[in-house]
Amino acid sequence: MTHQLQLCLLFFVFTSLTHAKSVIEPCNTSDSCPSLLSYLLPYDSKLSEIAYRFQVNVSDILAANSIDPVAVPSLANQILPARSLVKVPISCPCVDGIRRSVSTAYTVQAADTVNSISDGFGGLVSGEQVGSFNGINATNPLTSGESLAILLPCTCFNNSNDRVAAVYLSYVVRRGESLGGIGQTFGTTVAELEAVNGLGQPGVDPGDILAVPIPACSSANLNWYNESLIVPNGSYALTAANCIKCTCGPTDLNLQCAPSGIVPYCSHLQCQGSDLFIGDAYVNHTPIGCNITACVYRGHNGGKIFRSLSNSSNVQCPVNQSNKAVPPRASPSSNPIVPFVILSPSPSPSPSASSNPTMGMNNTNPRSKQTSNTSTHGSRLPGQARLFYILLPLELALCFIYIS
Ligand SMILES: *[C@@H]1O[C@H](CO)[C@@H](O)[C@H](O)[C@H]1NC(C)=O
Ligand SMILES: *[C@@H]1O[C@H](CO)[C@@H](O)[C@H](O)[C@H]1NC(C)=O
Ligand SMILES: *[C@@H]1O[C@H](CO)[C@@H](O)[C@H](O)[C@H]1NC(C)=O
Ligand SMILES: *[C@@H]1O[C@H](CO)[C@@H](O)[C@H](O)[C@H]1NC(C)=O
Ligand SMILES: *[C@@H]1O[C@H](CO)[C@@H](O)[C@H](O)[C@H]1NC(C)=O
Ligand SMILES: *[C@@H]1O[C@H](CO)[C@@H](O)[C@H](O)[C@H]1NC(C)=O
Ligand SMILES: *[C@@H]1O[C@H](CO)[C@@H](O)[C@H](O)[C@H]1NC(C)=O
Ligand SMILES: *[C@@H]1O[C@H](CO)[C@@H](O)[C@H](O)[C@H]1NC(C)=O
Ligand SMILES: *[C@@H]1O[C@H](CO)[C@@H](O)[C@H](O)[C@H]1NC(C)=O
Ligand SMILES: *[C@@H]1O[C@H](CO)[C@@H](O)[C@H](O)[C@H]1NC(C)=O
Ligand SMILES: CC(=O)N[C@H]1CO[C@H](CO)[C@@H](O)[C@@H]1O
Repeated sequence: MTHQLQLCLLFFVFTSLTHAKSVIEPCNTSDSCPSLLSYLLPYDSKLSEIAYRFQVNVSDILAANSIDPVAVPSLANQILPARSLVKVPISCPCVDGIRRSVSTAYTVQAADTVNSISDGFGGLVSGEQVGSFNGINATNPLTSGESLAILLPCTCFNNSNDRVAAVYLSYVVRRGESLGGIGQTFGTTVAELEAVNGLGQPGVDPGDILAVPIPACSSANLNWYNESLIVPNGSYALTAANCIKCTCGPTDLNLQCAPSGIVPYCSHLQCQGSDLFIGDAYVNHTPIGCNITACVYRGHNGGKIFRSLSNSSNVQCPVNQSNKAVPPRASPSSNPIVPFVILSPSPSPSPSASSNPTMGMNNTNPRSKQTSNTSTHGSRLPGQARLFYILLPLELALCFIYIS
């Protein structure tokens, strides 16, 4: 019975991956570039387990999925349910003339098959590839404890798409999915997916790996000192020794940087000659609109954070957020982004009250008050992940029908 079930599952995995297509990007530099993997959790997993599997930091996974680190304590031990879709940020180097991830080491477990290993990586690598790359065959089978090299697909395409900054996500097509549906999930079109992936015909098959362009915010035009950041829409990046959090989206593709609130002591957060901290702004209403004086982040170097006041006069004023519009108050930047994956409610009774961050300043900074508000938001808002809970249960059901 269980044997039959296994066979059935293997059949699904096998048929779906035999003819898998994926886009290959030629390259000729030694530079690595930022890229994303779309990882459909095969089973319930702790964030730390996901980080270990892909050899990335938990904090980078949080950032890529826009999970507020202040909101949930002991994040590394948070368990994400099977079938959640998690974005895993990786660095994508140029290896032998094509873009692909540096090999990830995987230690073979007792019951592993090449296909179960492929499953463990959410289909980002096929069983066939695991086998052929590591010389696994009938005379040289997997042995428990053996270390395998796993290569994962990634692309960068110069981190641009139609001259807009972009980060590319490697996405494994699932049974029943169409280009249109995938495009809708990630805010892109069928035509764009076809063009990026060089698809002759609009069809995709389960197991195909698509490069999905995610628009991104870039610091390229912000005149930062010695620093550049590219942050995909719907995520944030921590910089300046984690003192600064720069967010991209959801309303526009302008990087919004503000103190992160996760490091106890950060200096150089206040703009000289003002009582504004990075990310804050005065808004003066004028007859023709608003004059805005903002304290903006300008990069960092050698433990020092650069920032400066910037003046702009806008015809359109930022929407008044609360009852009072007394400056200084938050710039429109403070909109929380919907996290991409949902974490279970925090086990600790009163997280926002106890984990109130201190940033080496008194409480006049509106940012420090906001931190606790965004955090309550962060853990509650529904993400898009639920859309993805449907397909595998369906396959499993088919398996059970087949057996009985
Ligand atoms: C590197 O690749 C780009 C595009 O793929 C090409 O335009 C350029 O000439 C190449 N440079 C070298 C040195 O091969
Ligand atoms: C993870 O974080 C540590 C320290 O914060 C850093 O030294 C290391 O380079 C990071 N690793 C990756 C893969 O980003
Ligand atoms: C199996 O792979 C090994 C090397 O990994 C090779 O020497 C051997 O010839 C292969 N056997 C078969 C049957 O392909
Ligand atoms: C990559 O982008 C940079 C700046 O965005 C541009 O200068 C360069 O020409 C681009 N390279 C290619 C090969 O498109
Ligand atoms: C930028 O970095 C270079 C060395 O990498 C250094 O000489 C220069 O002073 C830095 N500039 C600033 C503004 O920090
Ligand atoms: C950024 O993501 C949000 C959803 O999080 C979406 O509404 C918005 O259209 C996206 N922006 C761009 C430029 O794709
Ligand atoms: C707003 O800024 C413009 C120039 O940017 C300046 O001429 C004007 O006096 C300012 N108005 C107020 C009310 O500060
Ligand atoms: C911005 O405007 C303020 C007054 O509103 C002025 O004191 C300051 O010098 C201006 N800064 C720049 C960089 O123009
Ligand atoms: C925002 O508040 C200011 C001051 O209270 C007021 O003058 C302005 O009309 C308000 N703007 C909007 C769009 O409500
Ligand atoms: C907070 O800091 C401001 C300026 O940095 C100062 O004027 C004010 O007295 C301080 N308030 C408290 C309660 O320390
Ligand atoms: C809009 C909002 O939720 N405001 C709340 C922010 O947090 C403070 C206390 O932390 C509340 O008093 C506000 O109502």
